[in-house]
Amino acid sequence: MKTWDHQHECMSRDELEQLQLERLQSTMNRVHKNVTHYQKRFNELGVIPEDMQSLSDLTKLPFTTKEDLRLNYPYGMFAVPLREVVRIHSSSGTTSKPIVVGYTKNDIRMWSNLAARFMTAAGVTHDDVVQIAFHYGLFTGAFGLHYGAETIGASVIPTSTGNTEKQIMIMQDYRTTALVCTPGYAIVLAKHMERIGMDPKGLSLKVGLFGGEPWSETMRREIERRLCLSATDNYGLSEVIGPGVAGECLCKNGMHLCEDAFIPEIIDSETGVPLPPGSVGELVLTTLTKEAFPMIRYRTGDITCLDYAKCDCGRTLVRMKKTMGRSDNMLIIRGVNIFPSQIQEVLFSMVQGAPLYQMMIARKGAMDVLEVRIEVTEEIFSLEMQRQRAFLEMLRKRLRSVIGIDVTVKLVEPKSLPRQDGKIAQVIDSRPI
Ligand code: DLL
Repeated sequence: MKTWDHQHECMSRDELEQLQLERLQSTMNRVHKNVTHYQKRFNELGVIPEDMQSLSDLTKLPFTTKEDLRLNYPYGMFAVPLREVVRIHSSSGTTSKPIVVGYTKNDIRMWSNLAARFMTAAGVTHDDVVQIAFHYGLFTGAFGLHYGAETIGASVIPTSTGNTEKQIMIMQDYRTTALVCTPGYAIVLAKHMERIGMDPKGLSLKVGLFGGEPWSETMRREIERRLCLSATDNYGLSEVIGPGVAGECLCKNGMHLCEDAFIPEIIDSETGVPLPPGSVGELVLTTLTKEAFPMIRYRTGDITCLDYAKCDCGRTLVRMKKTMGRSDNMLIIRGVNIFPSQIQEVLFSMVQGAPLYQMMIARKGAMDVLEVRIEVTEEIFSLEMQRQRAFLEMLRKRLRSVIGIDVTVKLVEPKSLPRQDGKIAQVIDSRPI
């Protein structure tokens, strides 16, 4: 096994917890001294930094939410003066102002090392040629992996997003060995290669690092088969640092979460109560090393679970399972909790070529109804009428057995689902509240 930071990736639990406690105490001091929001919240609850005597004292602290960040827009949550900040990123806000995050020089160094860590775990070395097809801008994805790859000593090609033909030309001519993008874009690239009759076996691709959005195991298999590379998942969020919070090793059985830099908790998203190890719930993260933008018990909204079992790779850091949805987009249909990812998993396993789809939820009388609209793919289109009907019926039954409620499945014309900025909203919920 090749590690980037053997000491921190392979610590014993005792050593790790001691380090976490020391770092938590210093983070508490920092935010108590420098961030009015935290000062106020700690005062309201009557906690002082000295109360952090053991890791279990963390639960005495208040959660931080997206709403808190919005209320403190733009710089209210910064724990250092702007002159110490060397970089600002922000995450796209769909409904209101974006969230603004800052990094000191040390933060950038630490972030680069965290990215280098999961990239090394995924198989990237200084011999690689890494093509970064994430958008360079306020989004943390591109810069996070860019700095990670440079820290490893790999050669970085910052292609950014778009222009699929040019991406493929560069991939071929510059002999890209590692591809960085969203899993969705990996499929777009694969489809385009197929369309132009290019065999990916002729490329030099070896490793794919995909993240920034949820994807399934079926999608992994699809990408690996179509692009002839080893595909790994990595997770992060702007509020906490960007990519580099967690990433898969070559065992591909959960993402090692960098516990020396972040303390993870799993809580019941309804009650806020911390759940025992192994439970499924909302991931909450506390940063331990960040200077400019420390976060105390940040509610990520991501539903997952943590696996403390030993990993075959030898790393001792806990593994975070693929996210199962967000606490805020978990759908409750006829009383049943449904994650859009469950539906995606079925569609991707039964319809070849990553179909484009939308879930429509409406209320008819007192009854919630769910319809899944799928843009017809070439594969479905080429079936005769009767087989097409039988296929839809099979899909409907499979969805029913996975999510536990009846679903209507409907085929629609290619490109007919409404798009915004090129994206199709996964869920349209028109039920009255
Ligand atoms: O997406 C950071 C990132 C970029 C991570 C590139 C990995 C690679 P945000 O734009 O702030 O930051 O979005 C964060 O995206 O709370 C999750 O809901 C989702 N997300 C990110 N990575 C994954 C993943 C970046 N691997 C939000 N699987 C997070 C599932 C993911 N969801």
